[in-house]
Amino acid sequence: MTQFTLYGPTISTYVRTVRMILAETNTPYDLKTVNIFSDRTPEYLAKNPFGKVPTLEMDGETLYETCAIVEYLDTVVGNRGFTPTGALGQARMRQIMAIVDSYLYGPAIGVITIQRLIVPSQGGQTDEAAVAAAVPKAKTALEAIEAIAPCTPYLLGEAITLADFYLMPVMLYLSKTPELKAATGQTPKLNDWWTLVSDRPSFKEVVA
Ligand SMILES: N[C@@H](CCC(=O)N[C@@H](CS)C(=O)NCC(=O)O)C(=O)O
Repeated sequence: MTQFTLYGPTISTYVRTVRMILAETNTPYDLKTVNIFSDRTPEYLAKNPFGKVPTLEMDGETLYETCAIVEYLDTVVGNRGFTPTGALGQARMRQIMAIVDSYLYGPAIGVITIQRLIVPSQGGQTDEAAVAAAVPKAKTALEAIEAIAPCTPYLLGEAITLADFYLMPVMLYLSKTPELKAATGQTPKLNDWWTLVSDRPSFKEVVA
């Protein structure tokens, strides 16, 4: 049986995305933490030259970039159960994952979450101007997802997909900030979706 080792801290949104798939499929794995608040070790950089998390190891292979990891896991342990069957559904799934990567993660996590939650927890002061500038960017990304996701009740229909697993951890951090209200004021479908998925057992397990 394949032995999986996942590298990354439990607080990382992308690590949480991968761990949800492992939890949903009851796949055993070792979790090895990586300190993302200090320089990466040469050992970790040898696995992932960009120093980002997560990285997955299995059968002597190393895989990084969350989009590649989740599609691989969906195939080898998920029986493609987290990917829509139709061509357009598959394209929508990847489109939402790309929107999260390219347009939502930066403002929602890189700025709003860091400035509102991490900086004050380390004794620093929130950069209010940076937060104010990030809110419309996060709002645009969430409204773009709202426009293409039916949310019936999962983003792309009756079955949960990799797109849901991508967005959920980002929504959780955003929901802990006052900026959630402004960012999601025009996304009623996403708000109902969030109420549903935030209660999912695998999600609660990985964010505990
Ligand atoms: N493109 C990467 C992005 C991963 C990423 O940005 N991970 C964050 C944590 S959620 C990270 O490694 N942050 C530490 C850093 O940027 O130094 C992926 O898809 O895996």
